Amino acid sequence: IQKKRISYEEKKEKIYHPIGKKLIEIALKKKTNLIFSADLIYSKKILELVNLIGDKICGLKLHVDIISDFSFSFINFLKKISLKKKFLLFEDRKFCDVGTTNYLQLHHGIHKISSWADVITVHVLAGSKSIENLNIPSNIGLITISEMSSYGRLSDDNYIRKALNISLKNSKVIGTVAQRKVDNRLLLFTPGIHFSDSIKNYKGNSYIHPNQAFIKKNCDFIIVGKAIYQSDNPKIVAENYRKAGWIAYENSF
Ligand code: 5IU
Repeated sequence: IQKKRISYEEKKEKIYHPIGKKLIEIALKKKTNLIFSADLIYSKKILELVNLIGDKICGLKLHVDIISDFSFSFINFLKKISLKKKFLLFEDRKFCDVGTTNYLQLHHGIHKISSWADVITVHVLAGSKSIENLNIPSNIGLITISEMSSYGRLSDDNYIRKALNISLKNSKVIGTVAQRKVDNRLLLFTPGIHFSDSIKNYKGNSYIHPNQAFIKKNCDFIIVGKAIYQSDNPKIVAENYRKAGWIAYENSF
């Protein structure tokens, strides 16, 4: 396994999936590796924030099932903004069932995730086959969850090694969430990001500074939620995370 830090340009050559390539292109063009996690329950609030900080992010991560007033007009607005401001839509659904159920949850129900998401998250707890026959269009990439950021997570080294292997062997997978360096053929996404030391452990989630994510773990993309949406000035704070993430990337070689 090759774990030496490589640049976004080099990584783009190693990632064959078009969505993985696209995400890297956006990052390079907008000089941002920041993905905003909009864990908010009203669509208006999400749209307001996205209008405010869309220029600073390469991805918007949603939990679509927490949005109380979910509608396809919301999705259409979001899609339009994402095309205009150039960022990808991530649905953090964390599919975790057997393949046939994952399939139904991906394509059906009220959210019809496969009709709008660019990237979706999946667990591989149910084994490699559970993410193999989902009939995912070529314009959707998968992110596997190999190792979460939470305290007391149950994944041990053996589980993580197997999850990473499944990720490498599945051509729909663009990357993974893990708290360690991973193979350079995968993009590494890091949630649990905060500037403040005093929030290291918050309600069972653990947080690190962007510097640690890039320099110690060779992360490619940081995912930031409450640090931005709970702040008094999301625009300035988002810019601070964008800048910190970008500088941390540049300093990680
Ligand atoms: N998230 C984590 N840790 C993980 C995974 C996902 O925090 O290991 I996989 C999600 C949860 C939340 C977002 O939607 O990332 C982080 O938001 P905050 O920055 O507000 O903690």
